[in-house]
Amino acid sequence: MLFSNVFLPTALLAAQAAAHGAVTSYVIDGTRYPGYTGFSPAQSPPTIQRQWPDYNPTMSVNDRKVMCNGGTSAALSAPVAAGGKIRANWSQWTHEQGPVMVWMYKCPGDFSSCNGSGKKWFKIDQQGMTAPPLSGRNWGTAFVLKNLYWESTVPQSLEPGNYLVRHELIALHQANTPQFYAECAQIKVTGSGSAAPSGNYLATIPGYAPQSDPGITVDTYGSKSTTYRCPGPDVWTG
Ligand SMILES: *[C@@H]1O[C@H](CO)[C@@H](O)[C@H](O)[C@H]1NC(C)=O
Ligand SMILES: *[C@@H]1O[C@H](CO)[C@@H](O)[C@H](O)[C@H]1NC(C)=O
Ligand SMILES: [Cu+2]
Repeated sequence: MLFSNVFLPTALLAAQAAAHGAVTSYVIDGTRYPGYTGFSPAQSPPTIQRQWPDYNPTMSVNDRKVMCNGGTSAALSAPVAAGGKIRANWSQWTHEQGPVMVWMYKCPGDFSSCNGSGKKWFKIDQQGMTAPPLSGRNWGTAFVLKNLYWESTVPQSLEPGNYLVRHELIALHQANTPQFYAECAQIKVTGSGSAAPSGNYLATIPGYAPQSDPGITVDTYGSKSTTYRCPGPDVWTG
């Protein structure tokens, strides 16, 4: 839920923070990696996850915070073989209308200088609505609410290198008021792949779609639509 912050007592603000969520750990090629579990700067040990300041949603696809929930750096990275699995884990999640989208970005060099700029982001996985109605529970985020994880496969043919992986949930429970929740981790893809996405598979973040895109600005209770298309490019499978 998003409320206006004006007039709300502190206890309610705390409840509001508790009602959202963020990726708090990962399982990558079978190894568990902690993420941030408190708000940064937290007393967390070094992680593979780019630190994020709070559970609050980003309200615009054009806000730079939408990239990695404001996170810009992390001390560690995790190896993953092309074709391997990445599981993101949320310690809490409360919304069940909206898509899950998993993106990657190839860093031009070191993680420390990798800022996510340019039209280089691509999707490796997504799930929007699998069956109507829009107001129902047949959504990627409903799976996350129930299971508190999302697992994706790194495309088998993807060329090795330093990548960011970005897990994005869009909460669509408020009419025409989308909420974006995205966190990033640093992964080192290994293997002998030589493929890279190009053209229509690539997007910039922020701004991977217009805010007015029907996959972003939608009234999931009022709309009579029986279909939903995830915003942004198609998934690249290699
Ligand atoms: C996610 O992480 C939390 C906190 O570390 C843990 O309690 C929970 O079991 C994990 N859930 C999954 C689905 O791995
Ligand atoms: C991001 O990194 C690229 C390449 O390292 C650099 O050219 C660019 O100026 C940086 N952009 C920002 C906004 O920091
Ligand atoms: Cu929320």
